[in-house]
Amino acid sequence: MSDGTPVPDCLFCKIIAREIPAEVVRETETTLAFRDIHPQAPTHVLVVPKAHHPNAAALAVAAPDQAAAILAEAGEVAAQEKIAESGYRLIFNTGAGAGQTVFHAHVHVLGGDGSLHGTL
Ligand code: DGP
Repeated sequence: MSDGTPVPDCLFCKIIAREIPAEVVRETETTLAFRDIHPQAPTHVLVVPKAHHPNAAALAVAAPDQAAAILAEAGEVAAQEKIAESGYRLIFNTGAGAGQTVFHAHVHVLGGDGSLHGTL
């Protein structure tokens, strides 16, 4: 089980430590929300736990309170970005085969575009 310890070569641990700049939109004691560098929608924000866990499923096992916290923060981001009413998508890429490229748990908050309706 992951223990939440920061990982020196983890990109998101470096953003959390402010070693790499990011456009932060919200911060709590345990979470950070910042804009994705390659936005896939008019609003595209990543919400991460400050503790390092490799993906959202591992986070939920090791620290369920923080898994709940990133979901609650995703909702706060949606409200702050004014996409809550029109609707938004939450995406957890889990594993390289599903497109996960940064192995620090995160949820994508995507919205602001009616064309976001998908097949799922
Ligand atoms: P995923 O593919 O689910 O692992 O998403 C990782 C996201 O991280 C991807 O959409 C692009 C984003 N990203 C990669 N490098 C950086 C960076 O240096 N800064 C920011 N803000 N986002 C990044």
